[in-house]
Amino acid sequence: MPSPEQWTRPEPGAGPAATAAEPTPEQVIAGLRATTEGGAELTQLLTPEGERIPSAMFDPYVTDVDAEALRGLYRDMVLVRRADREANAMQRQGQLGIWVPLLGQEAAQVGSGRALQARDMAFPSYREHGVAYTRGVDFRELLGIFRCTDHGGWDFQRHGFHPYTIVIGNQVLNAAGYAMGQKFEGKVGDDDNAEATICYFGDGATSQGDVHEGFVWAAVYDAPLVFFCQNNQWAISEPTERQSRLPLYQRARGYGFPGLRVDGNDVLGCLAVTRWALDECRRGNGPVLIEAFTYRMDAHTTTDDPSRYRLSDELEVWKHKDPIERVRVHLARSGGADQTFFDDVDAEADRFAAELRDFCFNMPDPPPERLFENVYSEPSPVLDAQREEYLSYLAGFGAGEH
Ligand SMILES: Cc1ncc(C[n+]2csc(CCOP(=O)(O)OP(=O)(O)O)c2C)c(N)n1
Ligand SMILES: [Mg+2]
Repeated sequence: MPSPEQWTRPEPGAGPAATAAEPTPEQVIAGLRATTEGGAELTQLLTPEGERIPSAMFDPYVTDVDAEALRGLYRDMVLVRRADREANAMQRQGQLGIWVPLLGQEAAQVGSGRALQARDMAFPSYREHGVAYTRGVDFRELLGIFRCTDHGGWDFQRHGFHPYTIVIGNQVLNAAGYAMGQKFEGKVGDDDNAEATICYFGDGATSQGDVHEGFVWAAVYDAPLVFFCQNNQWAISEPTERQSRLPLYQRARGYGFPGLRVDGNDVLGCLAVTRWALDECRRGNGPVLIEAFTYRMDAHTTTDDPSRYRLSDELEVWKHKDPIERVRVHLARSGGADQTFFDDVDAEADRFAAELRDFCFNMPDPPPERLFENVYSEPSPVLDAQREEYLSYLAGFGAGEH
């Protein structure tokens, strides 16, 4: 059976390369399979059964992850999941305009987020609540965005975490420019202060021109940029296999930088692979593409109904690969945590959710003029005029009627 590897990279002497215009039916099928299954080249340090798999290449990047550190990663994922579920419920109760669930992607986000250092910069799309958490962004700030009372006003430089981007793929260009700046300013090299950038986007975004352009710019400038693609198998209702004939990580080769696929439900694997990739970038060997192979276990957003386009047995299969459960099993079996620890984390998650709930229900509506704040750094007469016009329009309704 020809593999997609043969399809794109024929062995010397193996005859003419099959081109995209003339693959055999077997090659097309092999290519499609490779986009939907993990594939042989999946890096995995912790199996769904909680078994630790040694890796000569990536173990050196997680030597510090002892039982205590693993308990920390477990706690991160439980808190993030609990907050996500609470926000989802609050949308259903009319407290949020919309919510974008991350259920199932906790390991990809916590593992990669915890790999970053304070001076690194992250560019998210709109689902990266777990990364936001690892960067110290208060979850309450995220709720403001989805309640439509806030534009996402955290100090992105202090947190090393840019504002959310809804326009698919656009943040890849921003990240490429930022990473080129790091390169131009001499922040890449062997010294301990070297920096890198990480950019998050989905499988669907890889079909977007901005992502292609970002790949090209980062490659030709050797920018210290980790492209972190969370392949959650779906772009709303469009499955990955309808968007690519190749596993996504293999696209990196066409741009001239390394690409690899990690089990996105394996927090240890995501941590190790992202640390490795950031290290490569800091030393001037960037960019790198990481495809985190995961699954969106909930709807695209609270406005979406996935039962319209996918079979529920798919979800059942992925439930067995749950990112949190495998760490729990590993900790329990290896003696790294006892029941008291798990109970304590659950209780902490409940308290965290209750706080979020309390905050959200009591969140004051911002004054209407808030809309005009933080648009430009300098005063703008045009904006001032718009503000005056809008406020006098509202005043025309009389007190309490708007
Ligand atoms: C430029 C652009 N086109 C279309 C959309 C509508 N849209 C919102 S999310 C989405 C799918 C994105 O899928 P993916 O990149 O896989 O990310 P995921 O939502 O799965 O995390 C689309 C097409 C958009 N926001 N921006
Ligand atoms: Mg997707």
